Amino acid sequence: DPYANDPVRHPALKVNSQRPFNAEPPPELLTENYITPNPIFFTRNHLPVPNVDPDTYRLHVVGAPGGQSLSLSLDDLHKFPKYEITVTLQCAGNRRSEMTQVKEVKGLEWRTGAISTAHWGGARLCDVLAQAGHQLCETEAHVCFEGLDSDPTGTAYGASIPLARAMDPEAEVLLAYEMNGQPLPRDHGFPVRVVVPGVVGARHVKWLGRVSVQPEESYSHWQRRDYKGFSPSVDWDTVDFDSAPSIQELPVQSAITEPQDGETVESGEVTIRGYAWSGGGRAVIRVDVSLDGGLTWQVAELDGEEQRPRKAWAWRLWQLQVPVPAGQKELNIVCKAVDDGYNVQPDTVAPIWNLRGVLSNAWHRVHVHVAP
Ligand code: MTE
Ligand code: MO
Repeated sequence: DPYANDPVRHPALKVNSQRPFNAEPPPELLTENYITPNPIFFTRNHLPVPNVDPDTYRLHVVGAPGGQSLSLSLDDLHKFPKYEITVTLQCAGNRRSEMTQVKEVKGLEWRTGAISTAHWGGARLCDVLAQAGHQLCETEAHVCFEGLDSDPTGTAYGASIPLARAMDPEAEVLLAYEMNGQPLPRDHGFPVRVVVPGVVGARHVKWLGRVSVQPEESYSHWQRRDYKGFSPSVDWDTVDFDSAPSIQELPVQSAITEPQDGETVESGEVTIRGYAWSGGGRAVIRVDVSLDGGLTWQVAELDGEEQRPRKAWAWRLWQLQVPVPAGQKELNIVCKAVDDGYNVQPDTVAPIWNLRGVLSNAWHRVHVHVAP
């Protein structure tokens, strides 16, 4: 059993699949803390968790022509200047289960928890690439990452990002060896993973083994044959994966974590909580909440840390305390966020439905009963 060596997981996680392990924290725990505690950070593995010996670990960085290839130990990586940033990581499949309700899709049934936030520490990718002789002259090039996890044929997990993002110090791409002040947990990429702020989870390659710069995107299945969006009209007979770009930055997102769908709330006053985030460093500027299915709206209070312009890598948590009118039997709670490009979430799922169930960011709707 290739999974026999997988780590022990926190019992509070809602498991979507055991082998490979995929799990999300329950909504009420997800927004209890601005920084998600490591044991309940959502986990998305495609393969068994590799057992990496930190003493013999080496990160291979293929050098530029005229430069030098690097074989970096963990100690070597620690010698680069250390950077620390708070970054929210979201899977492209977050909230896929709502797409399934429209029409069947292929993928794990993530609810609202395939998203979490951590304070990451590590070396900057641009510093490591510079040491290997790479420069930003090859403007159309891509930085390819390979994990140390592999399938029975020996194929490793892989993904890529444009070299322009990798070399941009303002993009703050990290080779992270710390998560919330601890060495990375095994499920999250021990000993080194990529953290690409503002970019879909699939590019944050865990158990990083190899970095190379190529004229084209990674040839990995997960770069070329997955993690792409399509029209609702495209099905598995007609899909042409080469026709769509790989997902990099993600669209604006928000969800309600309290109360939960089907719950009964006390009359008098209700507190509504949730998260909001946008890709590409775009800040969340507002979250609107409705109790009547979207007829009337109130503006929620944004908690969590202030976001830096163009570098809003982490989510905002939000809340709204509202009176529940007497005699009200039920509430149709809805939330929607706005980012600093004034991008908004679509109101319904059907027009953004796609066969892989990615990019699910319609208004989040929760129906609750009010106690008599
Ligand atoms: N890296 C490797 N090596 N193997 C993987 O299966 N999954 C990717 C990404 N990096 C994956 C990987 C996907 S799709 C996501 S959403 C994130 O890791 C999840 O990171 P997490 O498990 O730390 O939450
Ligand atoms: Mo993902």
